Amino acid sequence: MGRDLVPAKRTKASFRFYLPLLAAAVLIPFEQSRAQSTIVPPGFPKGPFIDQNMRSAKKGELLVTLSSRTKSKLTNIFKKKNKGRSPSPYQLQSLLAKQLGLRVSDSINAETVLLKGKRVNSAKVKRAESNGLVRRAQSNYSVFAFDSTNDFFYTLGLLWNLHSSGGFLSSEDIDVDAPEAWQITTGSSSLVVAVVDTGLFYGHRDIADNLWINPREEANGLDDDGNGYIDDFNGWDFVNEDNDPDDDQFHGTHVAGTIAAVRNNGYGIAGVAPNVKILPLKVLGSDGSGDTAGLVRAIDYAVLLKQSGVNVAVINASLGGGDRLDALENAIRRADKAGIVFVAAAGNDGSDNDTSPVYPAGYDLANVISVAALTGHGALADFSNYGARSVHVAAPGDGIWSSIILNFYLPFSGTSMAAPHVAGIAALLKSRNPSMSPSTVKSRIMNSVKPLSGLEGKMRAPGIVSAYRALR
Ligand SMILES: [Ca+2]
Ligand SMILES: [Ca+2]
Ligand SMILES: [Ca+2]
Ligand SMILES: [Ca+2]
Repeated sequence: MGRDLVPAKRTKASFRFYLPLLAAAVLIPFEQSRAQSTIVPPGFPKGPFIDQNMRSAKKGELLVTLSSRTKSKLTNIFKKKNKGRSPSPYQLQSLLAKQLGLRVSDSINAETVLLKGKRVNSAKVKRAESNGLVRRAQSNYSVFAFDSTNDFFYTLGLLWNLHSSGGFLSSEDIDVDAPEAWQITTGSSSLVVAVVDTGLFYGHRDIADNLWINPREEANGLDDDGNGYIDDFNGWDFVNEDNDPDDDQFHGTHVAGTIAAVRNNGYGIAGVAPNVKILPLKVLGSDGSGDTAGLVRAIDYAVLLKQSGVNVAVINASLGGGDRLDALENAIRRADKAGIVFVAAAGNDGSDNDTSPVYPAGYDLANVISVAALTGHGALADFSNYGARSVHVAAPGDGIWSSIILNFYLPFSGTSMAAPHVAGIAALLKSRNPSMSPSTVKSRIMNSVKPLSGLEGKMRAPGIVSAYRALR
């Protein structure tokens, strides 16, 4: 059992040989089967367009607030020309525009006016301020704030896990600070996150563009890239032994969506790392269960891919089951050596992992990050496992909207839903710094949580993970 498999020499025959030895445990996804809302039909409207570029000052536009001195000065000028009649705020603003050689584009209110003109520039802004003509003159910025995405559920405010301004679903800032992080990076399109799960419904319009495609495999019935798998274009199905890791459940597609759903396409949701690629490795079947043998092989598949030059940076394992197993521990250790972060769900028994360990989350390895689930109000979810020593961080995991089969979306709850947030953050970190070691990624994520006092004593870093703080 403790014997290492050698990925480079592995063949299917050898898998079958080891299979009975490894199949010691049944894996189950850590997802709560709670009451769920109705399926949202496809074809819902696109969200409103919001300018993406928060830093762009609109050319030729100036937002001006009049000083009281200017007001009285301009009022006097107006009165002289108009038989002592007092000007309206708009007439004052027009007069000001004339003085500046600009025209009124919009009267915002009595104090503030939007002026337009080809000659508006920053020098002009400064001059108008310094000569006291106006109290405040600023460029008119495209409004963006942190509402940086038009993904429909985001615009509805349902994706509190990404950004929460507070309300019924969630408290303010109980989120992973995704829009702030996206100012820094949305992830590298060459970076791959392996999702060991029920597979992936890769036709989903919020997923399709971020499906990993094997560049070294052709549809010819041959193993072109020599990894032991024939025609593995998009990953592998370790349950049915074929090259179609399709999701015949919902779980894997939901997890993948939280990691890397396409952002700003007007549809559905956005992943935490919406520009990285998903590699589906199916280890759980349609009943949502699988075995550790398949999981070991899937991890080895990802490691081999990494060694062959594909940038597999993270493995997300929203599953668990069975006892400590040398073969699995060694596979995850090989992933660490290959520079791959291994994110695992802490489990949904509401129990203490320190006393009743859960695997693979429980392997005490440098690259393993064990993730607990939080409610929208920053409490540990009642189902979530914890562990002062063996659980590392917490992430949103209660009522998380993400993609499922077809083009549908559903809110799921579970540590399965929490882990992919951390996988996404790890992917963003590795996008920015490809050589960052898994242990550094782990400590960056742990050291940058937003503290939550209710989590004290429940995990190593008692707080909610923040993509932005980790990147900063
Ligand atoms: Ca926030
Ligand atoms: Ca192959
Ligand atoms: Ca082939
Ligand atoms: Ca989307």
